[in-house]
Amino acid sequence: MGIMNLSRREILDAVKTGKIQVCVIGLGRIGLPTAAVFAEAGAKVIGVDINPEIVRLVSSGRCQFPDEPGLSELVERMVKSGRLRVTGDAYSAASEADVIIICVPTPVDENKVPDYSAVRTACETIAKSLRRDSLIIIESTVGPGTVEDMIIPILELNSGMRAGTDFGVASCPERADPGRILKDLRSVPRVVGGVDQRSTEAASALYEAVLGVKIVKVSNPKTANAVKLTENLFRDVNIALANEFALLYERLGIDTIEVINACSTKYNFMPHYPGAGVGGPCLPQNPYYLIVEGVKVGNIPYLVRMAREINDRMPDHVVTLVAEALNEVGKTVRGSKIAVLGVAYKPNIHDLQLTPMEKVIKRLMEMGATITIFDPMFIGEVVFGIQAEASLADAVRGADCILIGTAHREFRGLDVNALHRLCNSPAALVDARHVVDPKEAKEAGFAYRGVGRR
Ligand code: SAJ
Repeated sequence: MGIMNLSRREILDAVKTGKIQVCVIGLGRIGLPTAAVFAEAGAKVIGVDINPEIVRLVSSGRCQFPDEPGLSELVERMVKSGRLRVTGDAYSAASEADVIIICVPTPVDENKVPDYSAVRTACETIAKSLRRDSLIIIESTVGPGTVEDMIIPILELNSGMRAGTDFGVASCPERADPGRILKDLRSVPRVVGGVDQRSTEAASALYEAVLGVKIVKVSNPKTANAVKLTENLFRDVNIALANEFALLYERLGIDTIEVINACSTKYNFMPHYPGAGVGGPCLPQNPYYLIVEGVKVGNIPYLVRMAREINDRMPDHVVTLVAEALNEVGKTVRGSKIAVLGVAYKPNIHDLQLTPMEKVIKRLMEMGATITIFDPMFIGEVVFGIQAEASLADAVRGADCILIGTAHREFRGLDVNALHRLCNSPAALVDARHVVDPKEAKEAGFAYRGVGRR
């Protein structure tokens, strides 16, 4: 058929009538929901993953993200209906596809250099069986210019065809928030930048047909990638600014949360909050995709780089607050039992990717503390080598210090008096995510510290 030869109207119809065959490479927290939503819209979808465990799991209609509302049920329905098939063989899957969507991870290595090996491998493989007039969409986050300078040459070399002329290429960076991926896929506008007008139009029509969201067309892939990075780096820098205020206001005896909440009454203030640091697959890594491109052209984004240093320093600050609070009750980190409430990188999801709490826990253990963990998303699981407790009370019983690391909804309205009765008095409470009221914690008898609090 060749999606590149279809009009917008014909693409809309072809999706609905199941005439479009879509191959999604990478069935992670973005790829699997994307595959399921494309199947739900009518496309015949082949999901590809390099991990045989994931292929087996999804082929049986199950899903590895129980914390994504609605996803398990949708995956089961799409697999059962035969509209979503799963394989480990990208070559054969691509040979049948009109559209290939790349959703593989692009982590940074220990030297903070982006690792695009998964994208390179995926592109080398699919190029070998690429059909003429098919469309390749890169959803993975890459630095601006990577599609034009690295990915397209790989596709042309391995296919013997020309991008734009013989097949379409577009970047459509994922913009869904872990913990509400399906909701965001069906509501957040998508930015599309094609290597040429035909690619932009084809990708736009496809996403409009499948997701029904507003499409923002931009000049080219590098612009689309720049949009994605600008959004996320804006967030990382603003979180760093909140953390910088927190470190200063603690010393000045000012409550940063009180300040930010008051600032939020100004129509053009965008509240960001201090905390234990910045985790997740996006924010801690995205800045380095841009920094690397900046280094290539001799223009280093200093503010972006400094923000990363500030955010990465917050776990150490949390450890300092724990030591201070314990010292206030005549105890030391060494020999104390510390109950960590919440390890996930952000509230209400089952995800430890680059969570700042890993660094906090490891540091406290190095200093001689005994750690217990309770996280409602990790009941009974082994987290950083520690068996998480089955209940909050089990974690807190006999603790010298409670450390709140994630603002899970279950921690809203914690009964600090009941917690204090469970602790080994005199006890400390450190709140790294402004969950409890400082005044209530102190009245309950805790030596209290909070990030950014007086
Ligand atoms: N964090 C703070 N203070 C804040 C906000 C977040 O310390 O004011 C911390 C969180 O605790 C977490 C980290 O930053 O450790 C990241 O938080 P996040 O809310 O940005 O969560 P992510 O990483 O899941 O971000 C995703 C991103 N989406 C994509 O990359 C597609 C991000 O761009 C979105 O803004 C975010 O979801 C969202 O909430 O929409």
